[in-house]
Amino acid sequence: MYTRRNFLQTSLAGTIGISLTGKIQNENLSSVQAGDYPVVISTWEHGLKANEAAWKILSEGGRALDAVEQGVRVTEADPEVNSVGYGGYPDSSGHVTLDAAIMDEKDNAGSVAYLSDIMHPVSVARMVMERTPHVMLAGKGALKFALSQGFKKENLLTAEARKAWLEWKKTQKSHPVGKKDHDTIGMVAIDAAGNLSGACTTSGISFKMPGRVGDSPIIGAGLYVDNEVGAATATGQGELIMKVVGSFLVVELMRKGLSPEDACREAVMRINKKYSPPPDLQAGFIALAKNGKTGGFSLKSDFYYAVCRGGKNELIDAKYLR
Ligand code: SD4
Repeated sequence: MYTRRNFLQTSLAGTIGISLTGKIQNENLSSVQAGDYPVVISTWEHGLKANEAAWKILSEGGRALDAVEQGVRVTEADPEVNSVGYGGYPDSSGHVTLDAAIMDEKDNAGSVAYLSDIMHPVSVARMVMERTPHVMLAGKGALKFALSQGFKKENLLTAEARKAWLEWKKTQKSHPVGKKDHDTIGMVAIDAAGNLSGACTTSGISFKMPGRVGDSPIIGAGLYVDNEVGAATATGQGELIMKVVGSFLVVELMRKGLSPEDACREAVMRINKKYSPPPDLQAGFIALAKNGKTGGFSLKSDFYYAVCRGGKNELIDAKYLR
């Protein structure tokens, strides 16, 4: 849904907006057209299904925060996705542990790390945000909090994931992040009122060391939202993404006037230049600017992201560095 009011707001921002005020620059806003938002964008092929749930909320005038939460819950509950929630591959000791974060248009943020036995960590993250004075809860404390809020303990290790783990145990080779392998869902959206939110949820790198936490629940690394500028989220090897505070970096680059795609490219280039990661490692970003423009970029090929705008939901093959 697109209202005349938000069109006027963005047009006006286009004539005034400038980096001094912390807003994205004119260049980015000048081509805003009716219908540029609401829009939702999410990582990987499973983003298509997640976008559908988010779009239902956005198209009815709902809040971006509700859209991203409901969107990624679809992936969390899908046993076929072996990188998120139920059906996610376990750590090296056979335990599924989950990381998730959520952030709204008012800089409110919540996250959980190293959470086990709960189907929807993103909703626990939202409750951390809305019902506690904290931003992040981890491990046993996060589980205790989830149970206190009415979440039920469930076994998240499916027969298929257990089989994959037993196979892995035979060789114990590390599991690179890539297509059809280990793919976090990150989602950012802007609603009809022009407000941004984002969510990110994962079971982390498969067969990781017990206790390992990735970028996804770290505000600024796996997810960042600044309602004046835009939002970004990350996928891939968390150790690379965390060290450049990747999603925050992408948003800051958009603040300086870069388009979403250029901002994602610049962050990927920073990772490549600083760490020269081995060829099998992946790191990718998607971003959404305040004017509704979207983009993504990754270190290596085979990173896809899903964009839904005006009810049209499509998968985009991201440009990549090497
Ligand atoms: C992590 N970034 O835990 C996550 C994994 C991921 O695509 O995104 N895989 O490091």
